Amino acid sequence: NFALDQYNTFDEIMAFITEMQATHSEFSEIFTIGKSFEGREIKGIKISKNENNPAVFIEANIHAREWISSATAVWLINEFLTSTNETVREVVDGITWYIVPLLNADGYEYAYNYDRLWRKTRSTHASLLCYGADPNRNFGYHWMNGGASAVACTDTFAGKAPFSEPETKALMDFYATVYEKVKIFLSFHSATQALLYPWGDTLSPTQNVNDLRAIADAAINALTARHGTDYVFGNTVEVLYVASGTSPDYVYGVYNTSLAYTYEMRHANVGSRFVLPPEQIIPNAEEILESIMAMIAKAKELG
Ligand code: 0X9
Ligand code: ZN
Ligand code: ZN
Repeated sequence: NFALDQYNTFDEIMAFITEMQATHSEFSEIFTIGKSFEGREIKGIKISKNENNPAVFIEANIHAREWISSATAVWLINEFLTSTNETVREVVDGITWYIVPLLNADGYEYAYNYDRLWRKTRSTHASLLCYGADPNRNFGYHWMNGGASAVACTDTFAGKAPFSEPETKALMDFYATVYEKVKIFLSFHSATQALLYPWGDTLSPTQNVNDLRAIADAAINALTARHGTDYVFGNTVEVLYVASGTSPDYVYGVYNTSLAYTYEMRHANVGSRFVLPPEQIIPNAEEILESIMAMIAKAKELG
């Protein structure tokens, strides 16, 4: 049974967004981007009061074990559909939202039922011995350009080819149909409490690095103001490590979606950093919402 303050199964999450959409159908629709390797239908929701609005695209839980990312995406969907808060209503009136709350359906179910720290997809087309590829190394821009592995049994295996994984392919096929409207692309991960911007494979700055920094600064100030959570921000290589073939680099590099960020959400303080206690789902989601609203405000101000 579904609850916003718990970690739900893939089916429960898909059923929840379908049901929520049905009760708010005047400004939302469910879309299906395609099927996972094991055949699960990956759905998303579009929330839009005006087709001329600029859009924000959110992709969550591409890494199987990062459950807080989908829990937060689902909480945001519920908030956007139901909130009476003035500031939230403004971003719903003025922004078209595309939210894919749980991209790595198979990996998530595998983590949920068998191996809590599973990261990759669950495909079997690359190796007889080892399952899956790292979907966030599988996007077709500067693929295998560092911080990714050609060895199928490693956790950062980039896949046998760009977009070998049906999940990343489906996401970007859908993105190709909406990118013209998208001003901000957000990839939800955990767990280093960081807001990262491109590139993932080089320290050399993008042409809009000053905007990326100013917007990240505003976004993190608002995040920390909510519950005091410490975050850092910066270029992915500078803050974290080299990672190529990621989704933010793809949308930036191929579609010129120049405000492309990775949110690395809260980590647990005991045990694995990915196993965030459910008590923190709502506070995490609240600070992320504040952060995104500040991000939008700053992006608008900078034009
Ligand atoms: O390694 C990753 O894919 C991400 N970190 S995680 O611990 N969640 O696995 C970081 C990817 C950041 N990439 C870009 N923003 N380009
Ligand atoms: Zn590159
Ligand atoms: Zn991740």
